[in-house]
Amino acid sequence: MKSSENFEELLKALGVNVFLRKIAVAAASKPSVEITQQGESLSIQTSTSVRTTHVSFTVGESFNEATVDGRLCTSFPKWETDRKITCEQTLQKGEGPETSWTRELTNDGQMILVSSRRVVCTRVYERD
Ligand code: R12
Repeated sequence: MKSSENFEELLKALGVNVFLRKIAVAAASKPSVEITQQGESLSIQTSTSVRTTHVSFTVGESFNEATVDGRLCTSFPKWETDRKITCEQTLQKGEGPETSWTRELTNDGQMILVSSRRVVCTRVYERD
């Protein structure tokens, strides 16, 4: 990861307490992300020292995942352009701020992850 903006602000907007926020921000500053794609199917594994998540999905089909604060949600990924996927998330239980993410490959080989609703968190990745 090359840069990250507003990650702590996003967690705060989701109601994560200051103790967990500090741990999450420290861990999420050195993530390792492995993405594989076969046609419309993607697999994304995001590893940190305190949490590792793995999602597999097909663009255009809903799948289960967790929001960044760990609540189960149903996600619907779609192509916004041929280099950008937008994914709306709907909580499976309870109420909370709406969340979504986009992942975009730029022409110079970076990947931009944006997590948002009220707060927009932008994280830029480069290939290892
Ligand atoms: C917990 C809460 C949180 C976390 C834990 C317990 C930590 C979350 C982390 C998220 C990292 C996200 C990344 C995203 C990306 C690395 C470390 C462990 C927030 O109860 O760049 O794709 C609330």
